[in-house]
Amino acid sequence: MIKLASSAIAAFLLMGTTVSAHGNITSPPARLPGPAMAQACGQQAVNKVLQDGTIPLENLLPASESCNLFLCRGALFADNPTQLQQFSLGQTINFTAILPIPHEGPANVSIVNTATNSMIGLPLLVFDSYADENLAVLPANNTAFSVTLPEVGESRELEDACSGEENAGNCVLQWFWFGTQAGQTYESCVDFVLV
Ligand SMILES: *[C@@H]1O[C@H](CO)[C@@H](O)[C@H](O)[C@H]1NC(C)=O
Ligand SMILES: *[C@@H]1O[C@H](CO)[C@@H](O)[C@H](O)[C@H]1NC(C)=O
Ligand SMILES: *[C@@H]1O[C@H](CO)[C@@H](O)[C@H](O)[C@H]1NC(C)=O
Ligand SMILES: *[C@@H]1O[C@H](CO)[C@@H](O)[C@H](O)[C@H]1NC(C)=O
Ligand SMILES: [Cu+2]
Repeated sequence: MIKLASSAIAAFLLMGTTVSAHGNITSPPARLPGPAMAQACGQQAVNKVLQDGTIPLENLLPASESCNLFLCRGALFADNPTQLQQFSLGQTINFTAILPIPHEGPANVSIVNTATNSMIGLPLLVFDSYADENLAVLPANNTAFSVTLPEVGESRELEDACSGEENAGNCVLQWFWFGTQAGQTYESCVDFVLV
């Protein structure tokens, strides 16, 4: 018993030292893993995200029919109802990100309809080159940036899909980043409804 416990602790410590972090969104609050994700994607995938909240979705593969890792890295609204944000049309929303291990590549923030896993309109923010590890210092806008939602009357699709509490869970602001050389995809999703 004692031996088992100490080797488990040793394994945990070892894993702790070999964790390699990459990046995620720290504000507004983004979807975290939980029991619903464990049901859909398996407890192992959840454990990996709990161990390193910045890992790329490739580290959680393979996906399955019940688990779409390519949307919000598999995280579900059912595990995050208290994080729901209320935004208004035309509102500017500030984001903060952490990029402990940068990998150069494209990034964007877009509104995604989670029911269809499709973008609503064009991305609100696009970086052709993000998180370039060859730069001495990353541009400030890689970790602090903002997006502005379409104005009233600009997107019927957005208003139809995302308005009101009855649409909670249907719409996210998804931060998406692909490290080209690393071949790694990062996604954080902020649940919101329009009020
Ligand atoms: C971001 O990563 C940190 C460090 O692993 C973790 O504490 C946090 O929960 C993560 N947040 C999200 C939204 O993934
Ligand atoms: C968003 O960021 C801008 C620029 O840093 C700042 O002036 C503004 O006060 C911020 N808004 C909120 C709501 O924090
Ligand atoms: C923008 O993000 C979406 C996911 O939200 C992704 O499918 C798309 O490839 C990204 N576009 C670019 C240019 O990075
Ligand atoms: C981010 O900042 C860099 C350096 O100032 C600038 O070249 C780039 O256009 C900015 N990107 C976005 C999407 O704002
Ligand atoms: Cu990485």
